[in-house]
Amino acid sequence: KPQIFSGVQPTGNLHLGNYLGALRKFVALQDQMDCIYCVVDLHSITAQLVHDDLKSQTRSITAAYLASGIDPVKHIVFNQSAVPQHAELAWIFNCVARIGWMNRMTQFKDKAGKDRENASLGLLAYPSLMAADILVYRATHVPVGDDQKQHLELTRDIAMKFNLDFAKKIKEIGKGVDITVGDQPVHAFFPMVEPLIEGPAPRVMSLKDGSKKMSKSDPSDLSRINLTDDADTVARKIRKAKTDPDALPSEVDGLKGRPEADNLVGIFAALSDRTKADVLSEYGGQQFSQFKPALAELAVNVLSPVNAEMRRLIDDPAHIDAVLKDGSERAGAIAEKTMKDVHEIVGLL
Ligand code: AQP
Repeated sequence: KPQIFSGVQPTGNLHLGNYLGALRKFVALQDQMDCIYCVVDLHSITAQLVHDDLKSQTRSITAAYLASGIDPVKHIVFNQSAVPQHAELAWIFNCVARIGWMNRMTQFKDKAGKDRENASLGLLAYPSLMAADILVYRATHVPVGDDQKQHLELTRDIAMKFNLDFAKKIKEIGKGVDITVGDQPVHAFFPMVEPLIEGPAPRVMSLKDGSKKMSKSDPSDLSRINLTDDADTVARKIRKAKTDPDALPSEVDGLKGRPEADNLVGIFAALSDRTKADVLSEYGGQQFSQFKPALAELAVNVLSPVNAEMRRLIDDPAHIDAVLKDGSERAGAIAEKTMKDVHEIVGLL
């Protein structure tokens, strides 16, 4: 059975991009696979070390997981720092990965900005920790938004180099499987992870600029729909979303060169589990003045129950802490087994 791993950082309010790119996919995968969903608190200190209240942010992301419909009994929900094997495997991966690989990451370039010499070492090594998060469970599939594609390619590079560097030892201890990567046969301890990115809204864009991704750190609150926004705010933000003056096209091809229209149609499709073509077969030819109220109604219908349940859960931190404790014990048991093998493979006494 394929094993799923994914995570969300406890940095600020979750938005519709996180919901469609991550949470909604997490929920959909629960029936088919074993899932491990993590609140990646160690990642959140790479860009900004000091947070006002990291503990309550961690609880709030956990509440969003549960409110979206993730089942923490059938699956595993926990916070990264509670399972120290993530950081331990990340150290080993720091020694596998090359500095040049990290320097090429677009997220590092974006977040470090011009003053790269002054960025934290943790920000540079972020993808190494992300690879460890996934591979410490030897997970095979990772549901993420499109922005994480490059990091997942790097995870594959790290797994491949580890498998090749330690091929002899992996064979010796009998813990690998024979796979083929491209044309190359590899005796792999770590699997080659597959990203699960597809869907009508793999990259939800800002409501104010169709060329920028919807993001927690955008200074304009009107650029995103937060999961904590009430119904009136959601409707107002959709009403004020940037659009062009033309009517909606009847075919998906007609969305080319119209990033704002494409974004809103993609959001509609993802929220209603339809394709963009299907949405356009209903709304093609209509003006945004007709489409936006329909989108607002849909968004409120989908997000309001999540919002209400999140609020209820946030008022019960003891319950959230118990979920995280149980999840970290179960995750820790799996991670410990992997690290026992990794110690053997690397030759740590
Ligand atoms: N706009 C988006 N569209 C689709 N998916 C998205 N994700 C984020 N933004 C979009 C997906 O959400 C998951 C969790 O993201 P994260 O918390 O690890 O951090 P992030 O990607 O850095 O989120 P932000 O909002 O963009 O934060 P800032 O502003 O700090 O950069 C991931 O699966 C991500 O792909």
